[in-house]
Parts: sequence; structure tokens; C-alpha cells
Amino acid sequence: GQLADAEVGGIDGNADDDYTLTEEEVILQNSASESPEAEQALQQAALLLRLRDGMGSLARILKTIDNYKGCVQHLETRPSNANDIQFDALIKVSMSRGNLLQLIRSLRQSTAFAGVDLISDNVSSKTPWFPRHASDLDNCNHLMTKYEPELDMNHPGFADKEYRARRKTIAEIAFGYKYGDPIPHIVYTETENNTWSRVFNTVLDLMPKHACREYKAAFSKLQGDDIFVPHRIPQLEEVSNFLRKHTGFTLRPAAGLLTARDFLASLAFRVFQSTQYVRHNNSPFHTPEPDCIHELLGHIPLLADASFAQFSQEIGLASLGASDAEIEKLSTVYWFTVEFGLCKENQQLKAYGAALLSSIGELLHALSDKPELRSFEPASTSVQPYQDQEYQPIYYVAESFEDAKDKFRRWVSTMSRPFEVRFNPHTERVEVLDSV
Ligand code: HBI
Ligand code: FE
Repeated sequence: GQLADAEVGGIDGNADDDYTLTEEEVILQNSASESPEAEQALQQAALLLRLRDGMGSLARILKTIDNYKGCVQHLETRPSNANDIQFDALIKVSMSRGNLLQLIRSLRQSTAFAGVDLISDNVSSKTPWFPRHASDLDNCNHLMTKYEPELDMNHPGFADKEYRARRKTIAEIAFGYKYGDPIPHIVYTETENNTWSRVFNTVLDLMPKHACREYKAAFSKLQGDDIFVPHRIPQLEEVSNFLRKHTGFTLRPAAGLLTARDFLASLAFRVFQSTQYVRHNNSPFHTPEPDCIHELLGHIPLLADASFAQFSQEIGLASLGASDAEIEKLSTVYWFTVEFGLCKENQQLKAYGAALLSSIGELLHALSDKPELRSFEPASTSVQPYQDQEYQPIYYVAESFEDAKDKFRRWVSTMSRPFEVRFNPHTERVEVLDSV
């Protein structure tokens, strides 16, 4: 009872001032402050300590861990080579993120541990942070620095100052956007509307023969509602309202190519992050990065299809809290289905992938006899390397969206995540069901 039971949660207030957080503490603080659930999530850490006043402080440390409801999973001590009364201790603990953050602060700052140096606090973030509510997507807007007009000399807009300024203005809208806001209206220029018209008209030509029936059905509805017309770019807000009515999907403006983790996470909430800028008018039929013409003509029609919407959401749900390696596999599945997927319709091959439907060149290539066709099998599709600079040499063919979804579900159940997630559409919240 003599041990340091006063130390739980009690950090000397004045010690806080000139104290900088370590990288691990920042991880803990960020993840713990997201929500009460995150704060309670269990976390592992390996604490390496130097006990300058012998073994006495070890007992105090263990008692404190116990008070924080932590579990010591491994403990090792040895005399340090410095001198006789100094010991090094390695303690592996598992405790809630919130408490772990407090413990680390106590070890560093509290006078009760004056004889203890915390040499390292290697926090393993086994489960990466992920959004629990649709409003958490306000934090899921990290861009990949790839194919940007500012950075890529091969970008058609690289040498065009005016284009770059336009891109910046539109990107600012996306960065300022918060959950619940209406999507700001963009007054597109005549040049931008012209670029849209040129792509729109080629899609109109090719769609009857090459697009899958679900795409065509939704496309007609978008035309019927005067959202898809040749002479003007649809506004994301009207498109979002259209989708909400059909499948509950909505849009959020995105500033550019997002990280796969952020992009996939939004799908779990039936939210599609859509760019709002337009490709450079010098290259109307090709863009190195997503633009709103690709999103609108490629992605939007199928997101209005119930079965496809479900498939998209399941990829998103599988991504929440997944490891980096698993995100990579899910991205690859996304690539070969949502972006470049082919499907069968009465023995004929049709396109459903957004990158095909919004790019005539690749659409005709995909349906020619040049590429290799394989049937969609998540286990092998997810590890197929791909490149994004030229036309694909391989495409995957799905029997139907329902079949793709069944196969995908079975494959996802083999992934390593120690919990299940379920989306509650009433609260727009992802519920986490521990399966351990
Ligand atoms: N970001 N804005 C945006 N649009 C996409 O279509 C997109 C993305 N980031 C990643 C991505 N697509 C895919 O290539 C997968 O990595 C998920
Ligand atoms: Fe896309």
C-alpha cells in the first residue's frame, strides 16, 4: 500500500509547460482524442527504462501499470553496464491508449519517478486510426503527391500558370469543406464546359455497345433529370442528391488524388470523394490524375446501382483499420474492378470500370483482342502488379456484381483484422464488433 498509488492520472501541472511530446505520444494523443472508443482501444507498447536508483522503482512502476489497468506481457531486467545500482528494464505492456499516454507522461515527468529514465516508448499502432462516423471523414483528405500539375513536368497543366491557379482555387474548396456543408457551386468556364462536351459526346457514342446495362440505366436517369447534358458540367451537389435518392451514396469534394486509405475509408460510409476540377483542355481524352469528368462519367452512374453501391461500400468497410499491406491489396482489387473492370452480359464482354467508361482509348483497347483477360478472383487479383502510365495488359472479368461481391466477401473474411465492422445507416456510424 506504500507504493505510488497517488500517481494515477496525477501529473504535476507545472511540469507540463516546457515538455515536448515524442512521436509515439503524438500517435497516442491523436488516436486517443478522436473518440471515447479510441481512447479505450487497447494498445501495446515496449517501454525501455533505466532505473537509476535500483530495483525499488521497478515495483512502483508495476504498481502504476496495475492502477492504470494495464497488463504486463513481458518483463526483463539486467544490471546496466554503467554501475552496480543501475538497472535496465524492458516492460511490454498492453493498456488503453488513453491510460498509456498518461503512464508515459508520468514516467517522464512525475517526481515519483525521478530515478527512472524512460529511454524509449515504442508504441506499436497495430490498428491504425480509422473514421468511426461520416463526420470523421473531415480528417480523411490526405493527398498523394503524384501527378500534380505543380510537381509533374509531364502534366499537361505544368507550364500553364492560369490552369494551376484555377486548380488551387478549386482545391481550397475541398480543403475547407466540412461534413454537412452543401457542396460549393463552381462556375465552370467555357473552356471547361467544352472539355466536358467533347468527352461526354464520345461516351454517348460508345456507351450503347460497350457499357454494362447497369451503367446505361443510371446514365439515362441522369439525363432524364437534366443532370447529364452535353453543354455544362454537372454540379457535385445535384449529383450527390441524385445518388442519395438511389443508393444513399453522397459526394464530398476532394482536392486531388487521395491516399488509398483515406479514399477507401469514405466508401465505408457510402461517401464518394470526388474531385471538382477539370483536366487541362490540351488533353481532353487523357488525364494522369482523377478529375471531375472522370468521376462524373466514370463513377457516378454505377454508384446509383444498388448492387454496385453495396460492393463499393464493402471494399471500404474492409479497409477500416487494415494494415498497410492489406490496404495495398484492397487498392489493387479496387483498381481491377471499380476502375478497370469488365463483366459478362449474355456471353458478351462489357465495361463497368470507371477509368474505361471515361476514356475511349482504353475502353477500345480493353475490348480488343490485345489484352489478356482473366476471371476476377480476389485472392489472385489483389496481388497482381499494375502500372498506371499506359493501357493495362491484363483485365479481370466479373460474372456479375453479385458474384464479384460474394467472392470479395469470402476473401475479406480471410484477412487478419481482429474485429468486425458494421455500418449503421441511421447514425452514419461504423460499429466495431470485437471478435476476440
Ligand atoms: N483519390 N480523389 C481520388 N479519386 C480516386 O478515384 C482515387 C483516389 N485515391 C486512391 C484511388 N482512387 C485508388 O487508386 C485506390 O488506391 C483506392
Ligand atoms: Fe476513379
